[in-house]
Amino acid sequence: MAYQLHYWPGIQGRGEFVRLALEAAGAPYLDVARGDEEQGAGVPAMMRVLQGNDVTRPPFACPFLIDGKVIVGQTAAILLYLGPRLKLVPAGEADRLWAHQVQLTLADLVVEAHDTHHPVGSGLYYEEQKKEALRRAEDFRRNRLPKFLGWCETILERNTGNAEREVPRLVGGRLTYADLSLFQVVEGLLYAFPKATRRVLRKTPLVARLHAGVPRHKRLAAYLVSARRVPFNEQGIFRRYPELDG
Ligand SMILES: N[C@@H](CCC(=O)N[C@@H](CS)C(=O)NCC(=O)O)C(=O)O
Repeated sequence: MAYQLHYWPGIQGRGEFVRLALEAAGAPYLDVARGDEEQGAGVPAMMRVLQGNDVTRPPFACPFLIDGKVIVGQTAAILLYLGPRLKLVPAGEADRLWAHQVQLTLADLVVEAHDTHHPVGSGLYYEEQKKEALRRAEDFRRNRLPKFLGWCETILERNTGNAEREVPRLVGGRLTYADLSLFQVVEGLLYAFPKATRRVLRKTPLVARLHAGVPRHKRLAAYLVSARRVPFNEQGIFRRYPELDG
């Protein structure tokens, strides 16, 4: 049976981390909220799970995944669940926990990238918090972005075998969902903060190599040029407001 992915249509957002894993594995899935309302899909189908009185364990927010009777919310938990099923994580517990830890750290980075344009409140418009956004983005560019990508560089350096690999890996020697997520984060950062991110990537060559190498994966390459890959835009997490790039 196909997995059901539920996420806002029209943006990549956090749903994209799950989508990349499903696409890389060639797994059958329905992108429910992008489906046809007349066929019982679309956003109303997603809202029925989030707000329905009959769901015992409703997720707090999307993205969430439905696999038969199992409903999993929280991006990192979804990937923890899917990783072994899609063969996108090694078999051992220590490696699985490490991949999960990397994913949670990338999730922290995603929150901080989002908060550069919404530092006061996500319910307010960007235009209502531009002054605070400028300050927050400056700190993000100067301190947080180099720290997060610097940590990714360190763990890539310390993963045995990466020196000989054309495309370095975060966990073990094969592609994992953590690699896909780091690729996606760097894509988003390059969209939102092209100048600042390029500066950091010059000092984090393994991160840059991973980012350049991941889309050579055949199924991913096909996905990235397909209509299923929604372009970045100014409704998503990574937004291009040139003033925030310094
Ligand atoms: N920690 C959660 C965050 C989920 C989240 O913030 N989802 C957003 C869309 S990307 C949402 O719809 N939030 C609604 C809300 O927070 O009220 C995850 O990583 O999945």
